[in-house]
Amino acid sequence: MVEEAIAEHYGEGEMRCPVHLSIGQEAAAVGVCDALALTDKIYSTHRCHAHYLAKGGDLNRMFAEICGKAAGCIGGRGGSMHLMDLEKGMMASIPIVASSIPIATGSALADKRMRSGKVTVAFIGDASIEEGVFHESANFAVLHRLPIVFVCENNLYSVYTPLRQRQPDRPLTNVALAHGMRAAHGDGNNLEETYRLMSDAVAHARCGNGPTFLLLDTYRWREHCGPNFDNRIGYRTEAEYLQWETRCPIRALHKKLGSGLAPQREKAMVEAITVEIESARAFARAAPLPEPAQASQFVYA
Ligand SMILES: Cc1ncc(C[n+]2csc(CCOP(=O)(O)OP(=O)(O)O)c2C)c(N)n1
Ligand SMILES: [Mg+2]
Repeated sequence: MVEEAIAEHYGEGEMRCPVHLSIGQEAAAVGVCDALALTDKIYSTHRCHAHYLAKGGDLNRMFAEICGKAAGCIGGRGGSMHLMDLEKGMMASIPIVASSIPIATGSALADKRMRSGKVTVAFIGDASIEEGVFHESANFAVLHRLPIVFVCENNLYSVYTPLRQRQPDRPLTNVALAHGMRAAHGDGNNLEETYRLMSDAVAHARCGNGPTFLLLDTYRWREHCGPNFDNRIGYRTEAEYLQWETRCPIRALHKKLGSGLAPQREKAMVEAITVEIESARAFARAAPLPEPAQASQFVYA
């Protein structure tokens, strides 16, 4: 619902940054983050909205950040692709593909040395596996038995290039196994399955047994970047999209809950969330822009 509001209002020109929506990928974010403690840490990518919200990130500060306002979660300096909320363990989001992986790995090393008992998650897309730094970090994490879970949301595309053209002959779990890393694979659109696989990986990491590569199958519904649907431009077919639409993670959960979710309760939840979103949008609109004089603050060089 948050991202549907972003898509609906994007054209109004107040959100002046690229947005990579996770609509269709909700269960992966929620199933993974629900298996974590508040003190555990996550690192995310350009597609970070769902991760931020699932880890408990503040909605007012999210909308303010996307609108470039001083009240944003990083002071309006980053926008949609840089959401973080340290109090909630949402450590950073970095849109340079795979660049959060060594940072997350270093964070897990620090936690191991300090015996903090914390687990770190590196959320990555399927394209991250194709960067050298993934392999260096995977090797390091295995050798040092680090408390980290590499959660790979495989949505079958890197922008417009399908996985079947990039990695035609091997399941992605083989790449982790080749590094001696424990690997698991599941339906990322199935909330319970995701939660179960993630809970196993977290227990494994917390007991000092080292990393897991968790591959979750999913699909982004809208264009790679932006608010629209783009099945017509040719890199994927409408039939493929429609097939994945039948695997909507929210509808699947809804069906599973059946009469367990009373219609009145659902209606009340939808209304409350709508109010929360509208109030966050109003907060962001009313918030001041950052002071230009502070533009060079926090800049290293
Ligand atoms: C190092 C680097 N190369 C290229 C890009 C441009 N780029 C942004 S997102 C993206 C694709 C990422 O695909 P994936 O990791 O599968 O994540 P998804 O967008 O599918 O969630 C690319 C190539 C980038 N941001 N960083
Ligand atoms: Mg992808």
